[in-house]
Amino acid sequence: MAVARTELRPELSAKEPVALKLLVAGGFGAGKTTLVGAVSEIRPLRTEESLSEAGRPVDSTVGVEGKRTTTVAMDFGRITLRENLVLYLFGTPGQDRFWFLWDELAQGALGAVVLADTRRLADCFAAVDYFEQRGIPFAVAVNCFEGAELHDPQHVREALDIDSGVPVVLCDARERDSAKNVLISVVEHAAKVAAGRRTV
Ligand SMILES: Nc1nc2c(ncn2[C@@H]2O[C@H](COP(=O)(O)OP(=O)(O)OP(=O)(O)O)[C@@H](O)[C@H]2O)c(=O)[nH]1
Ligand SMILES: [Mg+2]
Repeated sequence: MAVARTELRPELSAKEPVALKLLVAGGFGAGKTTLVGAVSEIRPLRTEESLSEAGRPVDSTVGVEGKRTTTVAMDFGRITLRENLVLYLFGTPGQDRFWFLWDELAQGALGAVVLADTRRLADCFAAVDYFEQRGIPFAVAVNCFEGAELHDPQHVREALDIDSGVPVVLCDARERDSAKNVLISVVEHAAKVAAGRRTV
C-alpha cells in the first residue's frame, strides 16, 4: 500500500503505531456484517437480532431472502493492514430506524465504506449523503451478489452522482482479500483527501 501512515496522522512519528477508525455503512442487507466478519482478525463483535414476522413490512429482504438476522447496534472488527497500521472497523446498522446511532459511531472516523447492492442501489443514497455532508472520505464498494447484474463501476458512479475522485470498486464481501482491497481503497482515498486539505 502506497500510503504513509504519517500522511493520515501527520502528528505521529513514523515509528508510532497508528490506529484508524473506519465505518462500514450501506443499505439494509448490503453485506456490512459479512464484510467486517470476513476481514477481522479478532472475533468480530456483532449485535444481530432475528428478523421477525412483525418487522416484515418494513424490513424488505427482497434479494437477500436467506437473511434471518439484522444488525441492531453495530459490528466491530479489527485488521492490521501492515505493521504499525491497524484499522478499527465499525459496521453500522442498515435500517433507517437506527439512524440515531450514526453520529455516535461516526465520531473520529477517518473514512468509510459505503456498501452497495445494485439490486437496490437507492438503499445506499442516505449513507452517501451522510458522508458527503460531513466531509468524511468514503469509497463505494459494489457487493457482487449472485444473480445481480454486474455493473460497470462508472455506471454506479453516475447513478449515485458522486464526485469523480471517490473510488468505486467491485467486491465480494465474503472474501477476505476482496474486502481488504476495499479498505485499502478507503485508506488511500482518505490520505489523498487529507493531503489536499493540508495544502489549501
Ligand atoms: N451471494 C452473496 N451473498 C452475500 C454477500 N455478502 C453478504 N451476503 C449475504 O447477504 C446477507 C446479508 O448480509 P449481512 O452482512 O447481514 O448484511 P448487513 O448489511 O450487515 O445487513 P443489516 O445489518 O441488516 O443492514 C447474508 O445472508 C449474507 O450471507 C455476497 O457478497 N454475495
Ligand atoms: Mg449487519
